[in-house]
Amino acid sequence: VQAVFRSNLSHLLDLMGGGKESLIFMKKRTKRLMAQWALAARRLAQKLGATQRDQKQILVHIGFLTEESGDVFSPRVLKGGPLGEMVQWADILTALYVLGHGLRVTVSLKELQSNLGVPPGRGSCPLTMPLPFDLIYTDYHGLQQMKQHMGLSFKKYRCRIRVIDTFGTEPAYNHEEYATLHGYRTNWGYWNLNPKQFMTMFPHTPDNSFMGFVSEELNETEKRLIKGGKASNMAVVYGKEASIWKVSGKEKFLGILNKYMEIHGTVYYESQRPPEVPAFVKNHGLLPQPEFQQLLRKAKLFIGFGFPYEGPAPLEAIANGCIFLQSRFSPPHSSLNHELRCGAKGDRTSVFSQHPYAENFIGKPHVWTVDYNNSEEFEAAIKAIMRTQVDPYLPYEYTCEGMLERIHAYIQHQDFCIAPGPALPEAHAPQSPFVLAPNATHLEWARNTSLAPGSWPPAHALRAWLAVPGRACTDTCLDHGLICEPSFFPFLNSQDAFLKLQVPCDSTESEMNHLYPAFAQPGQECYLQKEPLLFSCAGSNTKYRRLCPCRDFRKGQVALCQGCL
Ligand code: U2F
Repeated sequence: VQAVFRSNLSHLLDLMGGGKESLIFMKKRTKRLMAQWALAARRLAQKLGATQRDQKQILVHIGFLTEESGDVFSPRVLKGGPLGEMVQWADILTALYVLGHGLRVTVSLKELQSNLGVPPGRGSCPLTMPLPFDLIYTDYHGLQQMKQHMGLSFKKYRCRIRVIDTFGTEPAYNHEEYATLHGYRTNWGYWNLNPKQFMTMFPHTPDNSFMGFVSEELNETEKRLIKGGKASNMAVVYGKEASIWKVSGKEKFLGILNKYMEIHGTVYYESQRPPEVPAFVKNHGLLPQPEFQQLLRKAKLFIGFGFPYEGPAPLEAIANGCIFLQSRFSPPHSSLNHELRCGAKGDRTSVFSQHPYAENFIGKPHVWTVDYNNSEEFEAAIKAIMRTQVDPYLPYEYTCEGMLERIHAYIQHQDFCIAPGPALPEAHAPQSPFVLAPNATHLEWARNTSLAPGSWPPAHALRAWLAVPGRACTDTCLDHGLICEPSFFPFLNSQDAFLKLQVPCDSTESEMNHLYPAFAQPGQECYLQKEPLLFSCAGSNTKYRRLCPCRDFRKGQVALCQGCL
């Protein structure tokens, strides 16, 4: 069956159920953005032309909202608790629905069981039964519930599951045996999934798939109005919960900011002003999302205190014409020295600022990353910001059209149920059909060879580079204006690849190590990857020169290469 774009969302709003504050928040959001989604669907339909799109049957099970997982989020929606997850789930549901897929939504174990066909009261079903869904989107709580209640089908159908994982999970943390052996600790379990089955909020971990969310897009008239209506001395603080304001050195840097700007906050409070919020701050209390956007439209500056990491608000601020100022972390925060998620250890090696995406993908003039402990640097930044004019800016990947385009591509092309083609032990690896580029710096797919059938992204996008010692593939690819593409690792995991790159291997070994394939200079030894699940863009060690699979990407849609749609 062909999928047909939908623009009337009233049935979706019914599917989203009701009652809980979290669901109310999500439905309001979807309703508010209805016109934007409809316009985006028209544009994408035009762009795709006659492209065939299969209609999939999709189950969305939002585990963290189930009572069985404790649902700690819903009661905090109106009290300054996290909203990022709800923003994202609302947008995922809307995108799937607008794309025209068959959709079921569950927010309780009972509903989950009945949709999976597990008889109620029966803990888990011992038999493998046919799964009526092509795809299941869920989170870690949901994954756990499915594992408990699907019996043998869980193993059989896990390749159809997509896990919404805000912060991302690097391969070294996903592979149970390897993580346990090497101390890659996580509180979220070791699932041994294909790392691309984890879908993140920002495109910071190329080992995972970038799911994202949307921010409201402004038309030219609105942009002009906003630019004209800015109060050049107004700053808004990022932090709706008082605990975020407990940050060391706050008196000093806020004191400096206060010399130049009027500082506003949207901190939740019950009856009294929270003691963490200084008296000179104009606190509006937690605002409903549209009113928060209005405040951002007037403000010049949106300032972060270091937490929460990688939330949606900075993107909204930049989209509404604010400059985002954040602190640089040195040393970087990692799961070893900080809690990277609310109340839990993260599964990523390290972050260098509160919002790496804003820093690395947007940057100046919209984003300034400075050392808050250095008063001169901080003050100089404030002065420079006051002189800087910026236009509202929203990367294409965060528009409704960008999100629809990306999810469309994933749904049509990502298939984790077929074993990856060329991931064979070294001895059996086929002659790899790539060649040294004319300038002898990297490998490219030979133009006259046939493409690896069914692989996505298409193999001709591959550009393989040998990293300098101590550099991760993520960075190596970025150094060359490319992005690391882990699906291409299997093509490189052979002696042939080293040979073509003219790497002098004295010997070659195959081991389990998330840095392989790599070349160790001291002993002139080449190492191949033994475990396909451990292919990883992230990770480095000065001992190794890693062999890195990169590809091009579209400006503003880093998840997709030029020929990827
Ligand atoms: C992140 O969650 P947060 O909810 O803390 O992320 P924020 O960036 O603060 O904002 C989420 C939304 O809250 C809205 C704003 C954002 O879309 O429009 N909002 C509002 O409605 N009223 C206000 O007064 C202020 C903001 C992250 F997204 C989560 O994944 C993490 O779990 C969490 C903790 O790390 O941080």
